[in-house]
Formats: sequence, structure tokens, C-alpha cells
Amino acid sequence: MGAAVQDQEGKSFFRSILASMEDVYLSRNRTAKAILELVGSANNDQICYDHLAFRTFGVNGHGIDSLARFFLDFGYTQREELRFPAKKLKALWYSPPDVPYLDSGSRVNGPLPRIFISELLVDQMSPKTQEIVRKYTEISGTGNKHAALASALGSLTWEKPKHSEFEELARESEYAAWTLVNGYAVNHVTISAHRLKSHLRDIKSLDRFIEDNGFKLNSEGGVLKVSPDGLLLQSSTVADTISFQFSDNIKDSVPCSYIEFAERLLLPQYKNLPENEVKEFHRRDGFEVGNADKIFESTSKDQLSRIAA
Ligand code: OOG
Ligand code: NI
Repeated sequence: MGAAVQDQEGKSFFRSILASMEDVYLSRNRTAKAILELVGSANNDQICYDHLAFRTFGVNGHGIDSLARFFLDFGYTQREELRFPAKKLKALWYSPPDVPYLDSGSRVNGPLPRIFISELLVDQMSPKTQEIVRKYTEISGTGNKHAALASALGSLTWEKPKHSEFEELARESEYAAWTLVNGYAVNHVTISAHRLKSHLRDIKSLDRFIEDNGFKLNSEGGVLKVSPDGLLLQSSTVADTISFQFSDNIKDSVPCSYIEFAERLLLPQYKNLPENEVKEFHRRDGFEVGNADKIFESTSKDQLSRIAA
């Protein structure tokens, strides 16, 4: 890890930034906040983040690289690319450096999360969508160089759009509309189910617990998303909405963020390992296009309207 700089609480500079990104996320997303408290109270407050996810506009340096640079500077390693042709998206994920953490460390002070960053393939969008996206990324200027800072502050690096521009984007790509109003804000954090200590470590129990407490899960393709190898299990809530003041003075609710759950099962070669010897690297790593494709829908109108109903 590059910077060993410690803040007054002895937390590394890098973790302080993660903590600010998390603060923004918790302040805007009451469902995520409530679920973290609920799961935390059932688990001695021991929650590990499997990954954090971000969305970007893949145009003129505002895409994945703009935010990835920050994580690479702090020791992260770029891993596989994922493609979503129908959604016109591309994603990359990054694995964390092997750094010490307190055994009692939870969330941003626990094991460092993987990072999942996606981008809209802007060149493949309609002329109208391109025009709007290019307008705001141009207004941003060199804002792309400060993506991590924008995320930690919860600021857009461009001006607020007009309501009609948001609607125009939403017709072609809900991802584009989401990114226009949320910018580099954390799209979701993911609770590592298998690292929980209670019975909730089984993702099916965790999903039931969440639903029994009155929260709606993203039902796209079934609540539980399972990778073809059967080893990566994921589910997520439906995004919260926030009231957004557009530049033309129209106020409307827009989707913000959601929370995800992931259980990574043991790789076949380690499946007989005694439980107390199991480390994260013995488990299925990475992401899965088929799962991710459905998790993206956590911010979609379809899923949001199920909540309102
Ligand atoms: C990301 C959706 C994919 C995963 O873990 O596969 C994902 C997004 O909604 O931006 O989170
Ligand atoms: Ni995710």
C-alpha cells in the first residue's frame, strides 16, 4: 500500500477515504443503513464488505479508469473484464492488497473489499443520449481526475441536469440516468455473507431475515442469483430513492443506492478443509456476468415500482 499516512485515530489515509464514501452512502440510503444496523446487531457488529461498486460514463477519460486510478495507487490489482452487450456496459474488478486489519475490524476497517467499477459504452448510445452525456462530462472538465474525492464528498463533478435530460436518458438506459444524478457515489456495498458469524452466514437465511424484516429484494431472474459453477451466490435490495432538485427547478425522486449480499462457497479442491482453516482465498473469487446483469436491475423502474406497489 502506497501511503502509510495515519490520521489521528490511527486509521490509514486510504481507509479514511473509504469511510467518507461509506458516510455519503449511509446518509442517502436509509434501507442500506437500516440493514447494516440490523445485520450488525445480529452479529456482534462484525460485518465484512465483499465489494464496493461504482458506475461511470465511458467517455473522454470519465470511465472506469478515472476511479480505478485511486484504488491502483493504494495497491489494488486489476482483474477480469465483464461485458454486458445488451446494456452497453463494461466492467472491471480489482482485488485488494494484502494488508493487515484488526481482527475486530468491521466494514471499512475490516478486510479490504474488492472493487467493481462499470462504465457506459457511450459511443454505442443514440445521438441524443450521447449529446447529454457529453454535455455533462465536458462541464465536468478535469473532474474525472478527482473521482475518488467526488465520491468521498458526495458531490457531482458536473452541474445538476434538467429533469427532461434525466428522463431522456432513462428511456434509453436507466444506468445512464442513474449515473447522471449520482455521479461517482457508491452504487452499493456488499455484505460478505459467509464471513458473518451467526446463522445468517447462509445467504438463504440472510435473504429470509431481510424479507421478514420488511425489506424488498430485487426479484429479477429470481431473488438468489447463482453462478454457473454454483459457487457465487448473490442477492440485493431494491434501491432507495431520494428527492432530487433538477436545475430547471423540478423536484422528483430518483433512484440512489442499494445493498447487496454475497456468499462465496469453497472451491472444489478445498471443500474438505476444516472450517477454522478456511481463508477467503479458498473460496470462489471474482464476479459473474449472468449474476451481475440481474443485479444491475436493482436501480430499475421495474424493481422500484414493485416497492411502491
Ligand atoms: C453493479 C451490478 C453488478 C455484482 O456484484 O455483480 C454487481 C451495478 O449495479 O452497478 O454489483
Ligand atoms: Ni455487486
